[in-house]
Amino acid sequence: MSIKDSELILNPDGSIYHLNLKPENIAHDIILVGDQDRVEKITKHFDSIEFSTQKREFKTQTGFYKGKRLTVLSTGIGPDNIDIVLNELDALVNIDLKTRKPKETHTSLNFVRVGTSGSLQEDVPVDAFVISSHGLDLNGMLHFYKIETIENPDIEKAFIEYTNWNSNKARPIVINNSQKLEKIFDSNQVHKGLTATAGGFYGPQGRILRLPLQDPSLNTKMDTFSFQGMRITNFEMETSVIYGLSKLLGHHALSLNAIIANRATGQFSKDPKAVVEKLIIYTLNKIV
Ligand code: R1P
Repeated sequence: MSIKDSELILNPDGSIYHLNLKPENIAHDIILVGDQDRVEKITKHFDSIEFSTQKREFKTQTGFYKGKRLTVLSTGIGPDNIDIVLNELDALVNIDLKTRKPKETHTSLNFVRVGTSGSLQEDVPVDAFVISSHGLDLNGMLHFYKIETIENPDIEKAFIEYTNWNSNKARPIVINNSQKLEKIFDSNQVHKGLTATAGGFYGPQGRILRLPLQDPSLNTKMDTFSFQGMRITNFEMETSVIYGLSKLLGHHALSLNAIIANRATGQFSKDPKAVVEKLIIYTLNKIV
């Protein structure tokens, strides 16, 4: 059965609906960033750029870095955008857009997020890098999919009990990274831990401006949570859903974040641009 026009939406030129991309426009190694201005901060290091496009917050450039074909794509902010980006990138390689049928041979992509994030631990300081061993999903988007195969029930149960998680909120899910990619990007220059992914920047990450929170002590409980030596290092808005959808769709994913704020000490990086540039160089050196 072919997928209906209303479900797999293509633009008049045959490109996929939100990303404006055709299969030939993307490499198999894809760097995901949040901010669309970060795309060129990465591709300025490329030897050549063969393709560029942008629709809304989704800016894409594909080119070569030291002979390796790479795509850099901005996701904008938040888990809802990741649903669009990962499903559409997967469709470009695993669905025949002409027949509208899944291909018989599966293609696996490599996704590396180069993001920014706030640390939850005093000893993971501003200007540090974090590799996410797991995504701790606090936003709920993944619950719309069948996720039994990608969950970590032991850590999830421990976290729910430790934080006395309110059941009006989506049940937290813990998803592993790609060990294949972790081996490539790991080093003694990076911290490692669980990355909590929220569906908002203020209340969902425990920030109070004028609105009271359902659980004002949640961040403190997250700081002190540990499971078999693992702890929650940082908070941002994309990692758990990149990990979750990648696993469900059969791709590899790893999230690297530059720490620009420390929520435990209240500090903010004096030069966030510099630490992001350092993480970009680190990532490009490892990817080739
Ligand atoms: C919030 O300011 C945004 O910054 C972080 C969060 O995850 C969220 O997307 O990441 P990026 O800098 O990669 O967008």
